[in-house]
Amino acid sequence: MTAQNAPLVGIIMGSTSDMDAMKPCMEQLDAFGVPYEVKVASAHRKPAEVHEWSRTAADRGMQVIVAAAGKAAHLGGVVAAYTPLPVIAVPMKTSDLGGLDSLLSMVQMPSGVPVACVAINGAKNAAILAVQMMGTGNPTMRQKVADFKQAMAEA
Ligand code: RP5
Repeated sequence: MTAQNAPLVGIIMGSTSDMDAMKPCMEQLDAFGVPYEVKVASAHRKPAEVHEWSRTAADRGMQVIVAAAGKAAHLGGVVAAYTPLPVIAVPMKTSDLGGLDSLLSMVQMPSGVPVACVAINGAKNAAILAVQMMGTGNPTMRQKVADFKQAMAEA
């Protein structure tokens, strides 16, 4: 891996069953030309792995984390507990409660540990928001989003 393609966005999801819903996030980051890494680990099934990945994310070069999970979706909050990086949560649509369970689990964070949250299955918006966050201190990233908005307006 060269410095140029070192991952800047860390995408973590609770299960391989979340992968299809998260594809639009990866596709949008690919479209922006922003490198990312993908990790599958559940806050409940693999808590030690989630801890280690989150604790080391900033030192590994990540700037923003996108965390997707369904049902009792604590992944974003748990990741946020271990990293100073901004965390964007993506509530996964679920078979039983339609994803409202995931959404409420993600947004109702205790004071002091914020997690940004996009719509149910809002994977594409998570990618755009991640690049917008990086763009606050990086004109190249900001331009990517400006170009994206321009293209959307002209389509
Ligand atoms: C969560 O439970 C995952 O994020 C997934 O959305 C949901 C169901 O996981 P599986 O039982 O399909 O592995 O941890």
